Formats: sequence, C-alpha cells, structure tokens
Amino acid sequence: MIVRRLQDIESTERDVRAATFASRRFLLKKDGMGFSFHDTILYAGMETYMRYRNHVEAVYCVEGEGELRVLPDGPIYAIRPGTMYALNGHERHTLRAKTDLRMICVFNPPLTGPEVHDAEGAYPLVEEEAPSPQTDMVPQQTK
Ligand code: 9YT
Repeated sequence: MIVRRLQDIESTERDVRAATFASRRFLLKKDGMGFSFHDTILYAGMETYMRYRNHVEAVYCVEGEGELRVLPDGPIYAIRPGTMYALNGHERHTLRAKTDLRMICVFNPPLTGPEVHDAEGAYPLVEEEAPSPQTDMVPQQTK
C-alpha cells in the first residue's frame, strides 16, 4: 500500500512547477500503478495551452472556476467543482483559470516525474524501466 499526504509532496521533486500551474504528483510510473495521479493548481488569471499527443488524461475539478476551450473551434465548457473531462482524443485545448483551479488529474501512460510541457503543450513520452511497486509506509498520525 502507498500512503502519501500533500504536505509530504510539496516542495519535493514531485511538486513540479510551470509558469501557469503547480502539479503535485502523488503517483508516478515508478509507483507501478499504470497511471500517474496529480493534484494540480492552475493559477488564477492564467491560461494553459495543451495537446497531450503521448497521453490520455482525465481531469476532475474540485475547487475553483474556469473555462475549457477545445481548439480550433470546438465547444467551450464551464469548469467548476464536480466537472470531469477526459482527453481521449489528444485534443488541442486551453484551460483558463478564472480563480485558482484545483484539478485532480490522471495520466496514462503515467508520467515519470519531472516532465514539463514542450512547445506544443505535450509531455514527452519517457521510456524507462518501471521498477516493481514500492511500499511507502507513513505512520498513522490521526484517524
Ligand atoms: C488540467 C491540468 O491541470 N493540466 C495541466 C497540468 C497537468 N494536468 C499536470 O501535470 O498535472
């Protein structure tokens, strides 16, 4: 079993910063789950362009307000808590954060750790050997 808390991830190599967002990566390829799992904050007033040509991603909004625009002329969706979208077609899109947006994101294949967006808004596909699943024990502090 793997147990992690956000406070254990913040300001570590699993806390990957970009100009428009901070991606806190709870699960990576080396964790052996077959997906990566992120708690991402997109900063208020910022717009992020993405096209994940190497990955599929599901995104679930838990805090904030924003706007998802499918490019070049696709629909525009309001993003608010309780909204999920899945990029199952490598869609080009922008995400505009009206307030800080907190998004829970799952990637397949999993990110390996330090990936940042390239000029085309994608994460590179990092080919590396995945070690067998590891066990992280965190002493139980509260119930
Ligand atoms: C939806 C979103 O947050 N996209 C940008 C960042 C990405 N999801 C990540 O690496 O966490």
